[in-house]
Amino acid sequence: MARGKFITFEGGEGAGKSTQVRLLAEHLTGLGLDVVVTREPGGSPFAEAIRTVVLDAATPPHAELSEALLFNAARADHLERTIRPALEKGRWVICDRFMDSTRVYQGLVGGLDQEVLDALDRIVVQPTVPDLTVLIDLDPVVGLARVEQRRLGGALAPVDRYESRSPDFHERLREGFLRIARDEPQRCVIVDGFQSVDALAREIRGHADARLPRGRTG
Ligand code: T5A
Repeated sequence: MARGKFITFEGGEGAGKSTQVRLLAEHLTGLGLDVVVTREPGGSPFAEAIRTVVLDAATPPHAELSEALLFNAARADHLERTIRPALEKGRWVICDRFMDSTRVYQGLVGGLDQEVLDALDRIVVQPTVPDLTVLIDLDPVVGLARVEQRRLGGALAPVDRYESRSPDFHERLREGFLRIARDEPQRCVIVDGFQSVDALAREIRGHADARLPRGRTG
Protein backbone atom coordinates (compact mmCIF):
# COMPACT_ATOMS: atom_id res chain seq x y z
CA MET A 1 0.00 0.00 0.00
CA ALA A 2 1.24 3.53 -0.81
CA ARG A 3 2.27 5.58 2.20
CA GLY A 4 -0.13 8.43 3.02
CA LYS A 5 0.90 12.08 2.93
CA PHE A 6 1.91 14.14 5.91
CA ILE A 7 0.81 17.81 5.99
CA THR A 8 1.64 20.24 8.78
CA PHE A 9 0.34 23.73 9.56
CA GLU A 10 2.51 26.34 11.23
CA GLY A 11 2.27 29.98 12.23
CA GLY A 12 1.87 32.32 15.17
CA GLU A 13 -0.91 32.46 17.75
CA GLY A 14 -4.38 32.84 16.23
CA ALA A 15 -3.14 32.69 12.63
CA GLY A 16 -6.03 30.38 11.68
CA LYS A 17 -4.25 27.02 11.72
CA SER A 18 -6.95 24.96 13.46
CA THR A 19 -9.66 26.43 11.22
CA GLN A 20 -7.74 25.60 8.07
CA VAL A 21 -6.68 22.15 9.29
CA ARG A 22 -10.36 21.30 9.64
CA LEU A 23 -11.31 22.71 6.22
CA LEU A 24 -8.46 20.95 4.41
CA ALA A 25 -9.41 17.69 6.13
CA GLU A 26 -13.00 18.12 4.90
CA HIS A 27 -11.75 18.76 1.38
CA LEU A 28 -9.46 15.74 1.31
CA THR A 29 -12.09 13.51 2.89
CA GLY A 30 -14.50 14.68 0.18
CA LEU A 31 -11.97 13.47 -2.38
CA GLY A 32 -12.22 10.01 -0.85
CA LEU A 33 -9.04 10.08 1.22
CA ASP A 34 -8.80 8.62 4.70
CA VAL A 35 -7.66 11.61 6.79
CA VAL A 36 -6.33 11.82 10.36
CA VAL A 37 -6.35 15.23 12.05
CA THR A 38 -3.98 15.71 14.93
CA ARG A 39 -2.04 18.40 16.77
CA GLU A 40 1.11 19.25 18.70
CA PRO A 41 1.89 19.29 21.44
CA GLY A 42 -0.44 16.32 21.79
CA GLY A 43 -1.99 13.79 19.44
CA SER A 44 -1.50 10.69 21.62
CA PRO A 45 -2.46 10.10 25.27
CA PHE A 46 1.08 10.55 26.60
CA ALA A 47 1.74 13.59 24.40
CA GLU A 48 -1.54 15.18 25.53
CA ALA A 49 -0.41 14.71 29.14
CA ILE A 50 2.85 16.50 28.32
CA ARG A 51 0.83 19.28 26.63
CA THR A 52 -0.99 19.98 29.89
CA VAL A 53 2.28 20.41 31.73
CA VAL A 54 4.25 22.33 29.14
CA LEU A 55 1.58 24.91 28.24
CA ASP A 56 0.46 25.62 31.80
CA ALA A 57 1.07 29.34 32.33
CA ALA A 58 0.85 28.84 36.11
CA THR A 59 4.16 26.99 36.32
CA PRO A 60 7.32 29.11 36.32
CA PRO A 61 9.14 29.59 32.99
CA HIS A 62 11.06 26.52 31.88
CA ALA A 63 14.60 26.47 30.53
CA GLU A 64 14.50 26.37 26.73
CA LEU A 65 16.31 23.02 26.68
CA SER A 66 13.75 21.49 29.05
CA GLU A 67 10.94 22.77 26.84
CA ALA A 68 12.53 21.48 23.66
CA LEU A 69 13.03 18.07 25.28
CA LEU A 70 9.43 17.98 26.48
CA PHE A 71 8.03 18.98 23.08
CA ASN A 72 10.23 16.33 21.50
CA ALA A 73 9.27 13.68 24.05
CA ALA A 74 5.64 14.39 23.14
CA ARG A 75 6.54 14.34 19.42
CA ALA A 76 8.33 10.99 19.67
CA ASP A 77 5.25 9.36 21.21
CA HIS A 78 2.91 11.11 18.78
CA LEU A 79 4.95 9.90 15.80
CA GLU A 80 5.18 6.37 17.15
CA ARG A 81 1.55 5.94 18.23
CA THR A 82 -0.40 8.10 15.81
CA ILE A 83 1.39 9.56 12.80
CA ARG A 84 3.59 6.73 11.47
CA PRO A 85 0.97 3.97 11.86
CA ALA A 86 -1.56 6.12 10.00
CA LEU A 87 0.84 6.96 7.15
CA GLU A 88 1.80 3.30 6.81
CA LYS A 89 -1.87 2.42 6.36
CA GLY A 90 -2.10 4.93 3.50
CA ARG A 91 -3.96 7.51 5.58
CA TRP A 92 -3.24 11.23 5.16
CA VAL A 93 -2.21 13.00 8.35
CA ILE A 94 -2.80 16.72 8.94
CA CYS A 95 -1.07 18.08 12.01
CA ASP A 96 -1.66 21.45 13.69
CA ARG A 97 1.96 22.51 14.48
CA PHE A 98 4.99 20.21 14.31
CA MET A 99 8.79 20.44 14.27
CA ASP A 100 8.98 24.01 12.91
CA SER A 101 7.24 25.28 16.05
CA THR A 102 10.12 23.94 18.16
CA ARG A 103 12.67 25.37 15.75
CA VAL A 104 11.05 28.80 16.04
CA TYR A 105 9.71 29.04 19.63
CA GLN A 106 12.58 27.29 21.40
CA GLY A 107 15.28 27.85 18.75
CA LEU A 108 15.22 31.00 16.65
CA VAL A 109 13.31 32.99 19.29
CA GLY A 110 14.09 31.03 22.46
CA GLY A 111 17.82 30.96 21.72
CA LEU A 112 18.47 27.22 21.90
CA ASP A 113 21.42 26.13 19.75
CA GLN A 114 20.60 25.08 16.22
CA GLU A 115 22.86 22.03 16.69
CA VAL A 116 20.74 20.79 19.59
CA LEU A 117 17.55 21.22 17.57
CA ASP A 118 19.07 19.52 14.52
CA ALA A 119 20.13 16.59 16.72
CA LEU A 120 16.63 16.30 18.21
CA ASP A 121 15.08 16.40 14.73
CA ARG A 122 17.46 13.65 13.60
CA ILE A 123 16.61 11.45 16.56
CA VAL A 124 12.89 12.13 16.83
CA VAL A 125 11.48 13.26 13.49
CA GLN A 126 13.48 11.61 10.75
CA PRO A 127 12.48 10.05 8.46
CA THR A 128 8.97 11.43 8.97
CA VAL A 129 9.53 14.94 7.63
CA PRO A 130 6.29 16.54 6.38
CA ASP A 131 5.51 16.27 2.67
CA LEU A 132 3.95 19.73 2.83
CA THR A 133 4.04 22.48 5.45
CA VAL A 134 1.57 25.34 5.20
CA LEU A 135 2.80 28.46 6.95
CA ILE A 136 -0.08 30.83 7.67
CA ASP A 137 1.59 34.21 7.90
CA LEU A 138 -0.26 36.91 9.81
CA ASP A 139 0.50 40.14 11.63
CA PRO A 140 0.64 38.95 15.28
CA VAL A 141 -1.44 41.92 16.40
CA VAL A 142 -4.30 40.54 14.30
CA GLY A 143 -3.72 36.95 15.43
CA LEU A 144 -3.67 37.81 19.12
CA ALA A 145 -6.79 39.98 18.72
CA ARG A 146 -8.57 36.97 17.21
CA VAL A 147 -7.53 34.79 20.14
CA GLU A 148 -8.78 37.43 22.56
CA GLN A 149 -12.04 37.78 20.64
CA ARG A 150 -12.54 34.01 20.78
CA ARG A 151 -11.97 34.08 24.53
CA LEU A 152 -14.45 36.93 25.02
CA GLY A 153 -16.88 34.99 22.86
CA GLY A 154 -17.00 32.27 25.47
CA ALA A 155 -14.30 29.77 24.51
CA LEU A 156 -12.95 29.20 27.98
CA ALA A 157 -9.41 28.25 26.97
CA PRO A 158 -6.94 29.57 29.52
CA VAL A 159 -4.19 31.92 28.32
CA ASP A 160 -1.22 29.69 27.56
CA ARG A 161 2.35 30.52 28.40
CA TYR A 162 3.17 32.02 24.99
CA GLU A 163 0.09 34.10 24.23
CA SER A 164 0.90 36.49 27.06
CA ARG A 165 4.43 37.31 25.81
CA SER A 166 5.48 40.71 24.44
CA PRO A 167 4.58 42.04 20.95
CA ASP A 168 8.27 41.84 20.06
CA PHE A 169 8.32 38.12 20.93
CA HIS A 170 5.41 37.49 18.56
CA GLU A 171 6.98 39.56 15.77
CA ARG A 172 10.17 37.49 16.10
CA LEU A 173 8.09 34.31 15.90
CA ARG A 174 6.62 35.55 12.65
CA GLU A 175 10.08 36.28 11.21
CA GLY A 176 11.36 32.89 12.37
CA PHE A 177 8.59 30.98 10.61
CA LEU A 178 9.10 33.02 7.44
CA ARG A 179 12.81 32.32 7.49
CA ILE A 180 12.30 28.56 7.70
CA ALA A 181 9.64 28.56 4.97
CA ARG A 182 11.81 30.63 2.63
CA ASP A 183 14.81 28.36 3.28
CA GLU A 184 12.78 25.22 2.46
CA PRO A 185 10.51 26.12 -0.47
CA GLN A 186 10.31 22.51 -1.64
CA ARG A 187 8.47 21.59 1.60
CA CYS A 188 6.81 24.84 2.65
CA VAL A 189 4.23 27.22 1.22
CA ILE A 190 3.51 30.62 2.73
CA VAL A 191 -0.10 31.82 2.66
CA ASP A 192 -1.53 35.14 3.76
CA GLY A 193 -3.62 34.66 6.91
CA PHE A 194 -5.32 38.02 6.54
CA GLN A 195 -7.68 36.67 3.86
CA SER A 196 -11.18 35.48 4.62
CA VAL A 197 -11.48 31.92 5.92
CA ASP A 198 -12.94 30.75 2.59
CA ALA A 199 -10.36 32.46 0.37
CA LEU A 200 -7.55 31.05 2.47
CA ALA A 201 -9.06 27.56 2.38
CA ARG A 202 -9.27 27.75 -1.43
CA GLU A 203 -5.63 28.78 -1.70
CA ILE A 204 -4.48 26.00 0.64
CA ARG A 205 -6.55 23.40 -1.25
CA GLY A 206 -4.85 24.56 -4.45
CA HIS A 207 -1.40 24.06 -2.95
CA ALA A 208 -2.27 20.64 -1.55
CA ASP A 209 -3.80 19.45 -4.82
CA ALA A 210 -0.87 20.74 -6.89
CA ARG A 211 1.96 19.60 -4.64
CA LEU A 212 0.58 16.28 -3.48
CA PRO A 213 -0.97 14.49 -6.44
CA ARG A 214 -3.07 11.70 -5.06
CA GLY A 215 -1.60 9.03 -7.34
CA ARG A 216 1.95 9.73 -6.27
CA THR A 217 3.45 7.35 -3.73
CA GLY A 218 5.68 8.54 -0.91
N1 T5A B 1 4.71 25.30 20.95
C1 T5A B 1 4.20 24.24 20.26
C2 T5A B 1 6.07 25.44 21.17
O1 T5A B 1 6.51 26.39 21.81
N2 T5A B 1 6.92 24.50 20.65
C3 T5A B 1 6.46 23.40 19.96
O2 T5A B 1 7.27 22.55 19.53
C4 T5A B 1 5.04 23.28 19.75
C5 T5A B 1 4.50 22.10 18.97
C6 T5A B 1 0.41 25.60 21.33
C7 T5A B 1 1.52 26.44 21.91
O3 T5A B 1 2.66 25.64 22.04
C8 T5A B 1 3.77 26.30 21.51
C9 T5A B 1 3.21 27.22 20.46
C10 T5A B 1 1.86 27.60 21.02
O4 T5A B 1 2.00 28.75 21.81
P1 T5A B 1 -2.11 26.01 20.92
O5 T5A B 1 -3.19 26.04 21.94
O6 T5A B 1 -2.08 24.83 20.04
O7 T5A B 1 -0.75 26.20 21.66
O8 T5A B 1 -2.17 27.40 20.19
P2 T5A B 1 -2.08 27.79 18.69
O9 T5A B 1 -1.44 26.71 17.89
O10 T5A B 1 -1.47 29.14 18.59
O11 T5A B 1 -3.62 27.80 18.28
P3 T5A B 1 -4.70 28.91 18.31
O12 T5A B 1 -6.01 28.21 18.45
O13 T5A B 1 -4.41 29.99 19.28
O14 T5A B 1 -4.62 29.55 16.88
P4 T5A B 1 -4.90 28.97 15.44
O15 T5A B 1 -5.18 27.51 15.47
O16 T5A B 1 -3.82 29.44 14.57
O17 T5A B 1 -6.21 29.77 15.02
P5 T5A B 1 -7.75 29.31 14.94
O18 T5A B 1 -8.01 28.63 13.69
O19 T5A B 1 -8.10 28.62 16.22
O20 T5A B 1 -8.41 30.75 14.85
C11 T5A B 1 -8.34 31.65 15.92
C12 T5A B 1 -9.62 32.53 15.90
O21 T5A B 1 -9.63 33.32 14.71
C13 T5A B 1 -10.77 33.00 13.90
C14 T5A B 1 -11.29 31.67 14.41
O22 T5A B 1 -12.67 31.55 14.22
C15 T5A B 1 -10.90 31.70 15.88
O23 T5A B 1 -11.87 32.37 16.62
N3 T5A B 1 -10.28 32.95 12.52
C16 T5A B 1 -10.42 33.95 11.63
N4 T5A B 1 -10.99 35.17 11.71
C17 T5A B 1 -10.92 35.95 10.58
N5 T5A B 1 -10.35 35.58 9.41
C18 T5A B 1 -9.78 34.37 9.29
N6 T5A B 1 -9.20 34.01 8.13
C19 T5A B 1 -9.79 33.50 10.43
N7 T5A B 1 -9.31 32.26 10.66
C20 T5A B 1 -9.60 31.95 11.93
